Amino acid sequence: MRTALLSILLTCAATSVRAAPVATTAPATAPATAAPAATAAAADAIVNTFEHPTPPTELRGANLTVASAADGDAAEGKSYVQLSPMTPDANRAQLRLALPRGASAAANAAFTAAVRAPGAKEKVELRWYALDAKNRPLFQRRFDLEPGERWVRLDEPLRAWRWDNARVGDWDEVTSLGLVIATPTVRRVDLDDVRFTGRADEQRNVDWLLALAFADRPRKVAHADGLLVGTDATDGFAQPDLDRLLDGMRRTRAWVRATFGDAVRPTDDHHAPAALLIFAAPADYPAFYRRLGDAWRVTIGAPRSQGYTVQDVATSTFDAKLGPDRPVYFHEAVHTIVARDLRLLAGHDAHRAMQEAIANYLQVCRYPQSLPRGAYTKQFARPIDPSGNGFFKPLETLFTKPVTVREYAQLASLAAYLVEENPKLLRELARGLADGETAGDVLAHGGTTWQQLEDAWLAWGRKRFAADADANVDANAPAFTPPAEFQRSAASSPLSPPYRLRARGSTRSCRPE
Ligand SMILES: [Ca+2]
Repeated sequence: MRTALLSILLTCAATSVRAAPVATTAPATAPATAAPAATAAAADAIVNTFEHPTPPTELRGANLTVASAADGDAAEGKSYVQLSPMTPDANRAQLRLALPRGASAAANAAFTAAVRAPGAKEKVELRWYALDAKNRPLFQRRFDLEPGERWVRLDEPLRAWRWDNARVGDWDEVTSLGLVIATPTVRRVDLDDVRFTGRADEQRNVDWLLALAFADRPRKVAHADGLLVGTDATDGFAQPDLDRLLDGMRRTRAWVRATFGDAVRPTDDHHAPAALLIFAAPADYPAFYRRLGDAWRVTIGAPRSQGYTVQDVATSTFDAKLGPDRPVYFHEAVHTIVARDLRLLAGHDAHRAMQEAIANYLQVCRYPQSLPRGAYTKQFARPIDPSGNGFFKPLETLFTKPVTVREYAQLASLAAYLVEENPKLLRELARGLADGETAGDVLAHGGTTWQQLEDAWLAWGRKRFAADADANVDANAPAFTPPAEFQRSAASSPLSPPYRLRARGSTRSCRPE
């Protein structure tokens, strides 16, 4: 469905740019500053009230006709538009509605529109997409419209719009909206008064997320600088424990921004923090994702590991035996920073290798016992089995097959190699993957082959670790030299005993969190 939307809307845009040179001189949709109630409207970003003709570059249907109506029955003003699907098929009738030039949703809290489905017999499912300048969906929101002649006012908080499955964007990059009629055989949908309303408020979004996570149970929270740590395990965490977790997120962000150059494209118009939530009761952990899925109107798979990150919301549970300073908390929080700053999704297969490379590398830097050095000494001494059955896999397969925990140690070492020896390629990979390229594309652009990268990484690893045996280096010594942001850090408490990246000889006993 998403692909269909992309192709159709993209086609529309390309056509309209060529076919409608009058766009720049045609009367534009009323800008926010021209709205009558200046004070109230100052915070609104008006997309379209349909009171004036909209140039076809800014209002374009695919498989539906758009007719302006002024029959005395508008939801706002005198006019609205009637959308009539030209096909009975679901998801084919689509509308693309541009934001007026210079308008932005970034400062607003919610999306509103007046809609109705006259003559419909059943509810009509509408899917709204927030599209960037290249017509790529960044956010989406599903809405069920009851049939009837009366206008219904949609009022959808932007925090409840879910991200695209394969791309991370920001609200200030949204330049148009897509409306897809997802129900088959709909005769007509009417639309009026589309706008973004209310002032964005991070604290309100924090309160919403914490209430969704912990209901009215007592909770402890650390919230600063667009970062949030919250837990209802109030006996397990002292405030300094939460502050330390927040500090780990802050250090991660500082390192990401210092390391990734032009691949750093912070999404700072979400008005919601990157969040780490830690549940006291194991049952509340999957239950939270059911509630979050309800709020987003999607189904979210239940977490199957000790840590889980969806978009920029990381979660885990508290275990009194393991205490408040666990690698899994840090690891999952890294995923949220990488999602928001590098635009890589922990849940998207094409992004996972880079997400896990970064998260596991930083985890080993901050919690060296997660992966003792001796594991690398042993594995780098071995040749790589081209069939992929060895501990280290051919590098290409790490980026072309679904990543499992068995690859975490190798990915961490690849990140370490790139950080130390080829930061340019590290940045290019992060940016290219975020923009939808494959890792193979990125290597090809730079004139590198997988074999060359693998050879260089192997040579680095052998030089780095092979001499350990001769030099009597402790097999439990740290594998990597931590970046400056993680030296002298607060990660001084002992490691939780069951925690190991899969690494040492008896790998079956190693359970990553
Ligand atoms: Ca109107």
